[in-house]
Amino acid sequence: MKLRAEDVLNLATRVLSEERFKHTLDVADWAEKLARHHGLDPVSARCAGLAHDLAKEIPMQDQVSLAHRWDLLNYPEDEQNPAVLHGRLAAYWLEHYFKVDDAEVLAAIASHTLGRPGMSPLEMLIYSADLTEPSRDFPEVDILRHSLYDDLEKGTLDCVERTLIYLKKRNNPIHPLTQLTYEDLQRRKNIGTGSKNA
Ligand code: DGI
Ligand code: FE
Ligand code: FE
Repeated sequence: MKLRAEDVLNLATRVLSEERFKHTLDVADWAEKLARHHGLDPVSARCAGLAHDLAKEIPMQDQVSLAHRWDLLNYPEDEQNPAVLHGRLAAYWLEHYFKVDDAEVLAAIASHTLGRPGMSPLEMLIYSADLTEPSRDFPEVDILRHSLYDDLEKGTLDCVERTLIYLKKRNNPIHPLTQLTYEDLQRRKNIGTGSKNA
């Protein structure tokens, strides 16, 4: 079954706090706008935006238990920092309990926190829209929004780079997928330029 925006919205109103629900709507609106601009499917972007944080407010210990039960722990770092699990949990939940089979949308939900090497345009869009939705107000956010508008892949690279800088500044461990995503996007940017990093 394809995810319908109306159904996800309904689910989101029931499982999310008011604040998280507002963030969800902001991500959905911004993702839809970026999708139209870049010629991607606006309905998929809206649905993925609406669904991306559905599991965010499950108590952390329960997130870890569910991730064990559903075999979603891929790295030791996942359990060391379970705040990175909620995308995968939401995607699994929608696939197995709501019979959603829209692989592109499920992947975008699953990878929205850490990214992954080889992200599709929709995955890049949700990863980046989450970081740059209209309520985010860190100093470089406007530069990132413009960069995303200009070029989705370069804009996403800039978003991952900003996340790396932010994590390092706070002495937070870098998840291996964040690092791999960064390296993959850099390699993609360099293809055709003759750079040794391509
Ligand atoms: O769910 P949101 O708050 O809207 O945003 P998100 O899904 O990007 O989750 C943000 C959380 O993920 C935040 O607690 C920082 C964390 N995070 C993302 N990448 C990494 C990371 N934390 C660590 N330690 N390392 C990462 O690479
Ligand atoms: Fe999230
Ligand atoms: Fe989010």
